[in-house]
Amino acid sequence: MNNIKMFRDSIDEKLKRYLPTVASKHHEEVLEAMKYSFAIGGKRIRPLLMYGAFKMVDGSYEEYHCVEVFMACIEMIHTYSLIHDDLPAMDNDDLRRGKPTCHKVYGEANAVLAGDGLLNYAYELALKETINVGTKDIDRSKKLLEAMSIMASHAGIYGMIGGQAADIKFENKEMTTKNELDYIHKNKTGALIRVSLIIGGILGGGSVKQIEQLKVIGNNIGLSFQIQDDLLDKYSTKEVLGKPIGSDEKNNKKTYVSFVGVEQSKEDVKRLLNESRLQVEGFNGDSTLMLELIDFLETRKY
Ligand code: GRG
Repeated sequence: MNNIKMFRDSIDEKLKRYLPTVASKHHEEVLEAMKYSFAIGGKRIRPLLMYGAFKMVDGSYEEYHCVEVFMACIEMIHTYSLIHDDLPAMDNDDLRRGKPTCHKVYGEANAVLAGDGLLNYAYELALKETINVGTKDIDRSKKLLEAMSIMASHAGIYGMIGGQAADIKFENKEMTTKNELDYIHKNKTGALIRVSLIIGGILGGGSVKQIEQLKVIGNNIGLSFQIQDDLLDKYSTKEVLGKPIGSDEKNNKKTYVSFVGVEQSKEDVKRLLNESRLQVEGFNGDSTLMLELIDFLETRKY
């Protein structure tokens, strides 16, 4: 567990260095809002999962810089999604990561722009890295393009945005089947988690079979993460979570827990993470970080 904290602290420092710097006093406030939401904390789970997958496929030292860039990109995309999710037009939340939400500090218009700014800057960074590698290393350039394309599809309408759209749709319409809920989870929460593992595998030079396996592990971890989120929303505390609990009930949301019950939900988290452990152990690279991450995820308290 200490290892995870150590890794997170060192990654945190590195990721912050990728944030854009001020080039004009006219955009200063939006840039500050971007930095505020990015730097106020967060578990950095997605970059850590990406790095864990990179190590599992035996990614080399030479390839490390590329994966670090994408670790920053995925955290920027994740942070943008949280800023927009907290807006009055969506969940209208006042607290995130234990601090006032972006729009509470900088106003709604700046929060919209800060989210847009982070999303765009993520692709700017990834593209710059690809152009930098260019024709010097065609194989690596191809991997970077593939990673970028797959990051875009998972963050977009066929991924996180699609899931968020469905989530909003069911706020005004009774959800009747668990299939509808599964679609939301697989996309809204699952897509960025799954793609973090896939990108780590691609940039580390994993085989097609290994990437397929990482996708399965990503799906399992993503679903377990969402089930836990539902449990935490019901049973954790505002102090531990850094945001108010009970929002699902307040918003009349059907959750995994309301479909299958508390005990079954807890068992499913255990089963999904145990399955993930077995799959991770089948890799020939260094699986230590991924296994520690799975342990860490399992011990999130509710
Ligand atoms: C607005 C396009 C758009 C998408 C929003 C991610 C998301 C989609 C909404 C967040 C709502 C939510 C609470 C989802 C459940 C799972 C989740 C993504 C929790 C937050 O992620 P953590 O726990 O957060 O990794 P930290 O702060 O640790 O980074």
